[in-house]
Amino acid sequence: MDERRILKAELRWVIVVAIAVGLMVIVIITTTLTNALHPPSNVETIDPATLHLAGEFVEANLGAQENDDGTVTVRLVATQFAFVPRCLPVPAGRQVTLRVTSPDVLHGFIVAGTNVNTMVVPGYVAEITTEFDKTGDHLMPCHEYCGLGHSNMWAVLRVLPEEEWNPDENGRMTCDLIP
Ligand SMILES: [Cu+2]
Repeated sequence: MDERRILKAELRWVIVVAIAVGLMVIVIITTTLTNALHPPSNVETIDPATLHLAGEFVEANLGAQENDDGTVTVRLVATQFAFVPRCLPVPAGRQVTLRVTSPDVLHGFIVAGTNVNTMVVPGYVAEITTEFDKTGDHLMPCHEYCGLGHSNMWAVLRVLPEEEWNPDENGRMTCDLIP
């Protein structure tokens, strides 16, 4: 008699847990499809000790670069305690790929008001491809504690209307070139 009651109670809780897990799966699938939410998946390694000497992340190569197909690639370095460069211009309504890496410790990369959000792990290149629709400035605070200067570590992503997007003859664009 008593055993039956216990079994029934267990069965009720099995159903409750199954419903809870089912709801979580539905939320994950819905946000994946509607908000393009997914775990970081770019496993691309880089030597943090030499990335400033040669290759993609040398200082002259940082910032926004328009590609031949009209898309834009933005390269930046997150370091103690700044993002280099500090102001990132991007055109509204175009595909933008952000590539970030760190030469020292773990940093965080987030563009306020958008779903751009990733960790920047030394030894890896974090990459996010997205499109920004609203023009204006978005604050980019470092959101992984990285040391004593962490609270001063931030940059700005400046989404420009098409007429203010004026890259130079090499396709490079900086905030100084904004008319
Ligand atoms: Cu930081």
